[in-house]
Amino acid sequence: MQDNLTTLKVIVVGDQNVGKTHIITQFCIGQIPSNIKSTLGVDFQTKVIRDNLSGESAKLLIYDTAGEEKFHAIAALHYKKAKGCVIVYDVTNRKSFENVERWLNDARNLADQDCIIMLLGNKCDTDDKTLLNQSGQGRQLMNEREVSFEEGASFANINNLSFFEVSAIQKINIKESFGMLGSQIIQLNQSLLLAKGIKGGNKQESAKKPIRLQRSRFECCIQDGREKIDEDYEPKSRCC
Ligand SMILES: Nc1nc2c(ncn2[C@@H]2O[C@H](COP(=O)(O)OP(=O)(O)O)[C@@H](O)[C@H]2O)c(=O)[nH]1
Ligand SMILES: [Mg+2]
Repeated sequence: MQDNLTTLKVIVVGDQNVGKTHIITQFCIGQIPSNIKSTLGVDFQTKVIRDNLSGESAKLLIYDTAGEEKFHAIAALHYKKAKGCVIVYDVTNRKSFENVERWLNDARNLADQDCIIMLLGNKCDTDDKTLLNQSGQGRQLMNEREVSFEEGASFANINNLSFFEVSAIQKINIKESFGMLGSQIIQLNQSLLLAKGIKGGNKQESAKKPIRLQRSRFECCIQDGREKIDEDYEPKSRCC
């Protein structure tokens, strides 16, 4: 099904134990990883997303790390051809937030210039889903929070990154964040193809157009031909 889809590589980096594997697995298959997967690590998982604005679908190949992040020595090859880079820290671990700067430097130095970088603060667990998109007050973490929402947002703002607090375990903002990143990548990819004259249109005209990213709603997901229905997910970002 949909074999001719564009594939877009997204890498997920950040300190060990911030929840990268949990986030990827939650987004791609709608559940947290089994023990075996979590321990061994996997190369990548896939997810088809659709950008509602352009109507384009694409397959995201989301690359995990297999423990090498422990030594902060992710090979440059990992970043090669990545269209998106997700930097994750743990809101209950200040050190992991302090290290975001190093991960960002790596991404900026090693990834292609058109790679879109997003920052996620994971483990923002709560027992009140009505408070999720508010400023962070009233959240109840399983561990004590060491990084405030404002600190994460301010770092992201200064460095011009999209930012979400998420909880992989409680499925908070996982689809929203990756959906938005996916839409941004699809739109940028289209603009670049147009600029190169590959995707129809007048080459000279399109080459003059500035590349402009737009936020949009997105739809997901067809995971390797399996259709999933997520009942607790609200319909503005419909899951197919
Ligand atoms: N409380 C909480 N724990 C989480 C969450 N996501 C992951 N974890 C825990 O964090 C630990 C590390 O997760 P893992 O995905 O292996 O992290 P990685 O090393 O970055 O890939 C595991 O014990 C998970 O159960 C979350 O959203 N909330
Ligand atoms: Mg892992």
